[in-house]
Amino acid sequence: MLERRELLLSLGRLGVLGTILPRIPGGTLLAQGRAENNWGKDQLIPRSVRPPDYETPVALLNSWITPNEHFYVRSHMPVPPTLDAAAWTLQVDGDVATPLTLSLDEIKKLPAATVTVTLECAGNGRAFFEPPVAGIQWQKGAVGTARWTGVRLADVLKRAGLKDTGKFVVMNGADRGPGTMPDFVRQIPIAKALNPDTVLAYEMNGVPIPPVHGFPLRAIIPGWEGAYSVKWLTSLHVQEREFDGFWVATGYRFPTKRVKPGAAVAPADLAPLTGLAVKSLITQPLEGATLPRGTVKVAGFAWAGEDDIRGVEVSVDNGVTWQAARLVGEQARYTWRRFEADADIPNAESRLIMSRATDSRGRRQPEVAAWNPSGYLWNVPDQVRVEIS
Ligand SMILES: Nc1nc2c(c(=O)[nH]1)N[C@H]1C(S)=C(S)[C@@H](COP(=O)(O)O)O[C@H]1N2
Ligand SMILES: [Mo]
Repeated sequence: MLERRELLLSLGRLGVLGTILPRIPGGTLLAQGRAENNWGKDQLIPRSVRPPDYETPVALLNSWITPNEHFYVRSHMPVPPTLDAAAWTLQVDGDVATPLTLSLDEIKKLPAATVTVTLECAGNGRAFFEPPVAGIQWQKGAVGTARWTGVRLADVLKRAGLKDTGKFVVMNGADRGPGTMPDFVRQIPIAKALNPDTVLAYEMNGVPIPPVHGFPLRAIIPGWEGAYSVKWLTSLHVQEREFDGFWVATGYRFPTKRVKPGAAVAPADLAPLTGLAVKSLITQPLEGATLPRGTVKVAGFAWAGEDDIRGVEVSVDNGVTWQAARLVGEQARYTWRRFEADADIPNAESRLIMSRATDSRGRRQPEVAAWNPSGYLWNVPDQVRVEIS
């Protein structure tokens, strides 16, 4: 049997481009990838072409809703070669009274529900961990917000007649890994599955979900790290016991104790990730911008998974002093919130502009990242370097 660390590293290697050319900023490594379908993601930063992994440049994360063509892509395996809506079925079985095979048309006859959700990959920011960890070297843009329309997972389970013994819903999609790579299968506890905001979506921002984002049907598990939101969904299996496949038993786990950077962690000291961390992203000014001396507008987004944003502060003096930003614009549960501040920059030096958010539970972005072996949940205060003219 492969040792866990070995397996993780070989999985990392399967994301060939992303791993061999980890720290090269976007745009330079795609010469040969252009030949392949880039799924309309030509303005994004390719981290891997096959499977498709595209990061959104911060400059394009400037609207509350992220347009589909700007939305980041994270796939562990290639997009399934045939995605036929007319022939699509969703299997629902396990601890249910009536196992179902539902066509897409039958699913669409159930009451429709729309949720607006900020989706973020657990590995967003992985590139900033020291020492480095294997995996796609995401910087800031494996995050975006979309309106997802579909049916409530609870309605589907009710229709199948959920039994009392059903404690987990195991979700599988149509994608298959190359070679011996374990199938991408994820689970959610029954309480999250029955939450009325948990949906099986067939539309993203008002159009059928694009192929690379999970056409024709995907799960949307609001507020939880992106890997719960299984794309190309074909099967729901309800069971009493936890699923023991790789992506549940080994992947997407986070240390339950603080870890010395670089140290190995025993499997018993890892627990499944669930909700996202509290985090903020400065979208204005952009890294490297030259600004006139005086008052600068600092703006961006802050989010905290299932929790709300209580406040955001910004600093223009390397984090010595902080001022409160205004929370503005649209507001919905599970979505990022826009912040804006006017900060005074008194003299003409190169400056670090920083933001840090606090959520409704009182969690604040930490000064030091919690290093972990898979490089998940990077959430120290965001920073951009600007020049003052
Ligand atoms: N079937 C399937 N679903 C998947 C994945 C995958 O590889 N296969 N990747 C997951 C991960 S890690 C993330 S972060 C989100 C990304 O969704 P997006 O590509 O629509 O942005 O999809 C999740 N759903
Ligand atoms: Mo992810």
